[in-house]
Amino acid sequence: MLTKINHIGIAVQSLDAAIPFYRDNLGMAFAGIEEVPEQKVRVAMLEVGESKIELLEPTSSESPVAKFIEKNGAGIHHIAYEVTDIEAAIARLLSDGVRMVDEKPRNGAHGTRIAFIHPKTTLGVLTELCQVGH
Ligand code: CMX
Repeated sequence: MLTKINHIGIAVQSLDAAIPFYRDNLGMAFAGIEEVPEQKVRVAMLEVGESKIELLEPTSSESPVAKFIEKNGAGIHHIAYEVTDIEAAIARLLSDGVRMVDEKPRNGAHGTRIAFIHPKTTLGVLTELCQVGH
């Protein structure tokens, strides 16, 4: 069902403050910033080899990322796994009794469709399914 890790999401208070560390100190390739209004976040993608880090800045105090930072501070927020057929993956998890945050895909950054599995089902790790393209 899963093909690879697509990215690791890291919650930050400010993209402007966080990007220089990843881009300049760690030397990762900066792949741009995008706002995802549906998730109330601005995201910056940084690449290292085949792997990606997604920095997440909340755009509203109602954002799930704002709530996460308020409770935990900045840090690792989620792991996103790539799937080729997100509807089929959601259907399979639901039929196995897995608790989904999203029972239908939402729009993610960079033209992806995403769905979250609830962290209560995944031993405390917020887990994202991510389909590249439509
Ligand atoms: N990782 C692990 N646990 C998390 C978590 C995270 N990122 N976010 C919340 N939780 C836990 C909380 O600690 C809390 O646990 P306790 O009950 O033990 O205290 C529980 O989940 C409920 O958290 P909450 O703060 O009360 O928040 P909500 O129930 O309102 O929402 C969740 C939790 C997971 C449903 C919500 O954060 C969500 O919908 N997340 C998915 C969407 C998202 O995060 N979008 C931003 C990224 C978008 C992108 O990548 O493009």
